[in-house]
Amino acid sequence: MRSLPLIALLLTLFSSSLLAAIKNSPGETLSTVRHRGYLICGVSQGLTGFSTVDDKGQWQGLDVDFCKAVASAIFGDANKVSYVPLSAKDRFTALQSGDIDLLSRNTSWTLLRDTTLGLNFIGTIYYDAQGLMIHKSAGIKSANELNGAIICTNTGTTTELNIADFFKAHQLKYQIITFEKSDETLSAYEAGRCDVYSTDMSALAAQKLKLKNPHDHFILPERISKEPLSPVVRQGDEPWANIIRWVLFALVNAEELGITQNNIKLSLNASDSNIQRLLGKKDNLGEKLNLPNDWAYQAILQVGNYGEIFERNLGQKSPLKIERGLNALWSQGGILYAPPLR
Ligand SMILES: N[C@@H](CCC(=O)N[C@@H](CS)C(=O)NCC(=O)O)C(=O)O
Repeated sequence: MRSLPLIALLLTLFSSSLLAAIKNSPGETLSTVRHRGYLICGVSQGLTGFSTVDDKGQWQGLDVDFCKAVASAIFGDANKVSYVPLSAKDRFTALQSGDIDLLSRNTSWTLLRDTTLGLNFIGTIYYDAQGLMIHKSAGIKSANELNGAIICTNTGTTTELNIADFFKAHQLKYQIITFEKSDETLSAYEAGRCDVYSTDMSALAAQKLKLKNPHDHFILPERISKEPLSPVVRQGDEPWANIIRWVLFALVNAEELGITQNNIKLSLNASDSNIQRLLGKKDNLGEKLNLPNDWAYQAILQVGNYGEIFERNLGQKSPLKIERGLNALWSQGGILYAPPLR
């Protein structure tokens, strides 16, 4: 009986040292990335606005900028990234096998993907929805008129599954043709092999611009699914997941606090506590992520806040001209809401 308090004491000591070990562990992925000297990011094989290679051979897009923000937070250098282009079909295997550290590739967060692949979804970086594009000459105005349609899309995507649900629910017949590359899907659609090109709305906007005569095509009004696009990491490395998640939240919070690439240096003198915490001037939050305290400062300085990243790649400063819509801050009519840095 007398030994019980001793056991309790030992247990307390053991669990608190375990907790301390967990708190201070940098996580296997961060150590690997640091040791290697750069981040390996899986991106799409080419999707305007998300990840493409420009004529100077440089990767660009929202997904690419997110990789750069993570590299800036870790190394203070946005260029310390190696990009691996991945098809929708191969993206999860590349992450599971350790070929990439982070999947930043227009990937929809679903329960099955989150629970059965040994992977973790970080948080929504872009709220998307599935749409349907048709040849205007078909004279169709609504998805309800698509009985018997041939639909082109990509292999290994949620798109395929949503089509099946939508056509079943509306008791419409259809045929589906799938491809590994979006440009193959586009060519097949343009050549008239299919009546409909279906994918995420952001991707439809991008692909429509590549058609010879974009005005001859029409995106139907229906949105047949929710596609919350999220960065993905391997399960089992919580410190790494925390880094990726808080880089995303830092970019969104920076926009909310009005911190931009241009004013960030001046903001170092701000008296607002939220800004001081974000920029590493108060509370040493970087330490808790096993990062330098200027982790978020570097990400914003080198890549911009969420709004700047959006406008540059998808919004008014890009050829796509996509409205912020759901992807505006919660305080500006959208649903972007990042937990506080404190
Ligand atoms: N968000 C959907 C669709 C993702 C997807 O792969 N879309 C295609 C259609 S545009 C794509 O990104 N293709 C780019 C590529 O070929 O790598 C998902 O997670 O399944």
